[in-house]
Amino acid sequence: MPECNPLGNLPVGTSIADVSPSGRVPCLRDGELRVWDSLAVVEYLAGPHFSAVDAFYAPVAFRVQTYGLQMEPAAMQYVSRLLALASMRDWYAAALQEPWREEEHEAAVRDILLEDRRNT
Ligand SMILES: N[C@@H](CCC(=O)N[C@@H](CS)C(=O)NCC(=O)O)C(=O)O
Repeated sequence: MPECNPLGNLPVGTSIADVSPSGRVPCLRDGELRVWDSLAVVEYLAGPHFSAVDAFYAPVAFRVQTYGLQMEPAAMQYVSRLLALASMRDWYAAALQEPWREEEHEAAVRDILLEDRRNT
């Protein structure tokens, strides 16, 4: 399972260059492997049932779900297909377990958030 490590969680004194061969982010680490360009990361994560394009639209599908957006039928079918994928459901469940918080953002949404589905 690839590891997600926001820069704020790195030990004090760690630079991006210590974790990413390019010295930039994103950098995906899967065991000893480092994939350090966003397009390469997407291609690495893509598979027969989940294309690189799907990877780019995956966060959009979650926003359509979260905000109850309506689009034309073909677009809604695509969103439904993405949201029904086991990998997407797993990702959503993992996001609800996410303990990381960015206090500035938390403060900005505190009064407008209708429902907080997070478990932690
Ligand atoms: N072509 C790279 C560009 C990566 C890139 O420029 N990342 C920026 C953040 S968006 C970065 O790491 N900047 C830190 C720096 O240059 O020190 C990709 O698409 O992954």
